[in-house]
Amino acid sequence: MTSKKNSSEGTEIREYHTSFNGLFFKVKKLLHSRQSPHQKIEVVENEYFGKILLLDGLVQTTEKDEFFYHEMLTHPAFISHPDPQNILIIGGGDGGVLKEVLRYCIKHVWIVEIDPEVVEVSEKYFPWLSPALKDKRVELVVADGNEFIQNSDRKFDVVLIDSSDPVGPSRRLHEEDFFRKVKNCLDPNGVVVAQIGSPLYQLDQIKKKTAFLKKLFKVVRIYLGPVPTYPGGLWCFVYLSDAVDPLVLRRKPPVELKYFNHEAHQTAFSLPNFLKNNKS
Ligand code: AG3
Repeated sequence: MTSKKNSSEGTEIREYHTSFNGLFFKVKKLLHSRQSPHQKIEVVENEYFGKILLLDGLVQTTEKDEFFYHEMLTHPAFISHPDPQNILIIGGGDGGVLKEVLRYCIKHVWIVEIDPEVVEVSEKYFPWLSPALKDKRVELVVADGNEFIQNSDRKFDVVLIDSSDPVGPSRRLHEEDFFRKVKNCLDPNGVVVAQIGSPLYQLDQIKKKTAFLKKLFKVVRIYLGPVPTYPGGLWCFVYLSDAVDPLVLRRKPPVELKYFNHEAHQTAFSLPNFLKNNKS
């Protein structure tokens, strides 16, 4: 998944997952393509998936399948936390996670995005972002998530880490040091959920990450969700806490969701052998 090999070639945009394979989308229209100070931001229109957002050539979200990822990153924490009120989203400038968080009766949500151009572009092309930003409970902070968390003296109930791959601006958001800082800002009953990559292409990184996370948190539970347009089509998330058990359900998820429900939640935490402890 090196961004170097990714390119938009005329009427197709390709994301290489290894040097030998990947995923392509026919470009109906190139809507946006610009190198921001942080990364290359592209939005293309595809006949089937609708608008697609790519950062440094890596697919982040598409109109058609965004709900798989955004629902699975958000709702497991919200149906299991005893009282989620103060919420922090790190990354996620496209607003997909924010839209899910705002379905709950929360007090305040901070969204910390390093690249203001991702927010601007998403406001223009992804219709869910603008109304979310107008919500009185939302505070957008343009900052490096790693620095924000280092300097914050708040305690959050739920922290959702909607990073990109561990290259470019998101690299630090995958490191032990960052998770230690996140823990310092977590309420004792708090829950952290992070996306941690493809169980096929990034298994080594997932294993290394869970090993250091186990030193930091009492509860470290990987769970899975399908994301059709991400490498391998299946994605790993990690649920972290010192006090909350993800399988003790404390509230019903919103009924209007397209993917997530209690059964999907239980299933997500049932892991295949190769992801269970001590299996390689
Ligand atoms: N954040 C996770 C994107 C990971 C995709 N990786 C890839 N295509 N190689 C997505 C942000 C959406 N809110």
